[in-house]
Order: sequence, then structure tokens, then C-alpha cells
Amino acid sequence: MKKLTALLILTLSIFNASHAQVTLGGTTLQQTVVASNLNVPWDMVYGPDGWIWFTELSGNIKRMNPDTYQMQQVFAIGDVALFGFSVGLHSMVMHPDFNTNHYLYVHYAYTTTASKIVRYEYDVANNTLINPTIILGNILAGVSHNGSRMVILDDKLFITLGDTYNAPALAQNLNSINGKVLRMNLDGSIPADNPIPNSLIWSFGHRNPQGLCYGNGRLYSSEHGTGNNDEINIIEENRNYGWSTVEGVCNTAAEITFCTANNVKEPIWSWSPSIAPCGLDIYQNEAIPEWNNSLLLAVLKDKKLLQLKLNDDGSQIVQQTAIITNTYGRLRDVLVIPDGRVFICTSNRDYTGTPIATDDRIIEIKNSALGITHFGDDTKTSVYPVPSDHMLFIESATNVGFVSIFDGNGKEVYSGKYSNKVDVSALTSGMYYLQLMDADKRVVDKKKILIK
Ligand SMILES: [Ca+2]
Ligand SMILES: [Ca+2]
Ligand SMILES: [Ca+2]
Repeated sequence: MKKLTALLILTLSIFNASHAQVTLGGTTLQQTVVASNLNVPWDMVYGPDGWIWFTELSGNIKRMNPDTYQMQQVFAIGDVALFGFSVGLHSMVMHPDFNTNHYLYVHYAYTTTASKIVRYEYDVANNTLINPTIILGNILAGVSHNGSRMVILDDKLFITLGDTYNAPALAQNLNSINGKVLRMNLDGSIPADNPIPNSLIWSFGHRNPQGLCYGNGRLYSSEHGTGNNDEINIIEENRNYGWSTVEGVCNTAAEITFCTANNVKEPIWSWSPSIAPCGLDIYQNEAIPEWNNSLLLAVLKDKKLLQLKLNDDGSQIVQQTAIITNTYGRLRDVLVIPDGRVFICTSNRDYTGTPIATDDRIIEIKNSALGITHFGDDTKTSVYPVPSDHMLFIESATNVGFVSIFDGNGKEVYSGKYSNKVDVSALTSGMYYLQLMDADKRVVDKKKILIK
């Protein structure tokens, strides 16, 4: 019966899917609404388990299987404070060793004046979150401008925090962690090699950065300006990004004086009037060749997805192209997954949006020429026999460090260091997902497997 229900849901979702297409260069992009009736999905992340995890403003944490679009509510955080201009649960990031320790981090407001970063543990057996641990509490919050996005790099957690709206001067105040990008150890402690001793501050002079991603050896961030001067910045250690004295580039007499005196780092791109730039991800994939080495930016006010083509070393934006405009409403986040598909989410149920009945939504964008297979390059990995009995043989052209097997519900049923044969005799018959990861546990390939 469970299988029948799943099949029925899958069939219905295919019937409901509406495809729209847009052409760029030689590529046709197919857009499909793959999730509806959400409530301000805020941050989407690709989990090491192969699922797309996301937060909703009100406190929900959900995950969606990107191959079947099956949706699961994992948890609802009880103490999220919802107030002001869409303040609530914001960013999320998974621990690099999520598949073994099951840690993930969330940032949210818990009173009208305070936010915190909490580490949860994913209880795989019960598909829920347990053991909340406050990593950083008592972060000053305001009615808006609370950030946030998080990225983990080399076992350090970076988070963007805004100036809390009513206190722009905090951005230049090095005794405050607001209006900053912070860098911390994964337990919340201050790294010994941070630029300011005993301080979490990595960079300062930020207004409200709501996009952060890593690529080309650089941390890229989007930042909301006032009515003008939205920015894309490359975040560097101990640099001043100008706010609240400088907006955008250093181009007025007062700004030039301040910028010279304070070694201000100018944005690599800015928009006037403002467009409200939000979620940011980097596209480094041949699946959509025209997008390779581009930033993708979800835009709220101007209701579009922007491709920001980078130069070879990623130090500059050389061209911007709007992909989708006024089609789905406000866009809060964008996510690139390893097979080159892109997911965007709407933010039409926030304080200023105009929702349609099925909002909010997640939309998949993919190269239509790549067909319906979601499993990367089928020539890269071969698995035999089909179906497998007690031993699964894996041959991959990719450098594989670790192997996991997930059941149809996304539950990990096997994990281990890569070997070209895996004993699967303990698994009951059915469809599973084989996931191959590199030495850093990044997913390099996935395949559906059948066990007899
Ligand atoms: Ca994200
Ligand atoms: Ca700036
Ligand atoms: Ca300026």
C-alpha cells in the first residue's frame, strides 16, 4: 500500500508538472515546478545524503528528493520568533561529515531582539532532529537586516550578519558582531588564526548580506543596499566593506576619503536602483555550458534569476543575464546540485510578496537535452550485476573515496570507504540509490540500483 501511495503521488506530481522553456545559446532550459504550497522557503542546501534540505521562515526544516521530488517534513523548530520584515528561521548548513555525525546548523531569531546559531543532530532512524546545541547565542536581532547565509570551509563556519536595520553604525563597530561576516570553529569557538584576536569577525562594514557561496578559491556574497547600490562582494579576511559610510563603489568625495583611510574593499558589481539580491550559488558544471563559471543570483524585488558570468579566475563579473523575470515572483534562494541542475525557491508569502494559491514553490531548471535522467554521466560508473544479489560490483572512472547506499526513503543503509565490491546481502530486495563520494565526501556520482 505504501508503494502504491508513493506511485500515486509520483504520478500526480508528474500530471501537475508544468514545463516552461527558455533558450540560451545552444541550450534549452526546462523549468518545472517541483514543489508547491510552501511557506517562504528560505535556504536550500544540498545534503551529503543526496537530498535537498531547506528551511522555511516559520521554523520548518524539510527535505526533498531531487529525483522523485518526494517531500518530507523533518522537523519544526519550536522557539522561532516570527516578526518584523520576515524575520524568523534563516540559513542552514550541513557539517562536512554529516553522513557520519549527522550535524547540521541553523540560524534563527528566537526573540524579537536576539538570534542564535544552533547545531542539531539528524536522527536518521526517526527522520527528525535531536540534541540542539547552541553554537552562538544572543546575537543582536532587529526587525530586518539579520542576514543570513552560512558556508563551511576547511572546518570553519562563516555566517553573514546584517546591521539589524535600526543600527547601521554597528557595521563599523568592531565590538559588535552585527554587520559582519563571522568565522568560527564548528563548535562556535573563536579560531586562533582569526584576524582580530578573540573576535569572530572576519570582515566588516556590511549592511545586510543574504547570499554567500564559495568557488574559485573565493567567498562571494550578495548584499542588500538602500534604494541604490546593491552589491556583490568577494569576502576577504579583515577587510572593510564600507557600510554605513560607503555605498557601492567609492565614488563620492566623502567616500573616497573614507575608502583611502580604511582600505575599503569595493564590490565587484553593484545595482542602482536596488533589485534586492538574495541567495547566491556558483555554477561550475558543463551540464549547462553557457553557465559554467557563473554566479547565479536569486532576486527578490526584481523577481528574477540572474546569471553573473565570471572571468577565468573568478575575480570579476564580466556579464549579467536575466534568465527568468516576473515568472514566479520573488526569488529567495538558488541551489546548484552536483549533476548540474538548478533549483530556485519563491518568497511570495513573506511580508511584501503577492502569493498565488500554490505559493511558495520550488522550481527545477535543467538542460532539457540531458533528458529525464538525474544520475549524472551514466558512462562514468558501472554497477553490476543487475539486479544485484549478495555482492555489488562498482567500477567508476571518478576518484571515489566513500560509498553510501540509501533506500527509497532516503535512509542510509550502507556507508563505507570505497571498494569495488560491496556486500549487500543484508539488504531487502528493492530499489536503492548508490552514492559515490570523493575523499572530501563530496558527491561525485549517483546511480539507482536494484537488489534482488
Ligand atoms: Ca542555499
Ligand atoms: Ca559595500
Ligand atoms: Ca558610492
